[in-house]
Amino acid sequence: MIVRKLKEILDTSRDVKTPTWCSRRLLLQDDNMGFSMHHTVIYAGTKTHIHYKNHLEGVYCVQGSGSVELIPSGEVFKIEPGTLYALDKHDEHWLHADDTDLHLICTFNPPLVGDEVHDENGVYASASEFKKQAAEKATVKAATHNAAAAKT
Ligand code: 9YT
Repeated sequence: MIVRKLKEILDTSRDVKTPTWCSRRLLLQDDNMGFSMHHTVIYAGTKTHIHYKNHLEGVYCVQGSGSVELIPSGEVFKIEPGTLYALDKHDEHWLHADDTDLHLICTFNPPLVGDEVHDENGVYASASEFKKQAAEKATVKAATHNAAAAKT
């Protein structure tokens, strides 16, 4: 059994921060649940472009209020505590937070792997692509480190 407390993951690699939201990743792929689960806070007064082409997401609002605006139809759904929305068709949208922070419990299928953030199109990379990108970043970091060490 896994027991994990929010306070244990704050300011760790499971606490992913962007200009418009932070996502506390309570369950990730390596927890082997088949889905990931996050406590996400969308900052007051912001809007975020989202298009999960590689994932399905279920979102349950527990605090604050906001709206989902579908692209391209412009259809708007009000989000408040007790509202669930599920992006069962990989629906592209804007997520708006009203004038207080919006607290959401989010589940992803397939699960997120780590510290994914949206690309320029609002997409999270697939798990295999994300792992490939992480390996490439690690190689560049090691090469930079080795080059710096060689100079000293
Ligand atoms: C609702 C939503 O998708 N917000 C963006 C962050 C995402 N939920 C996450 O990574 O936790």
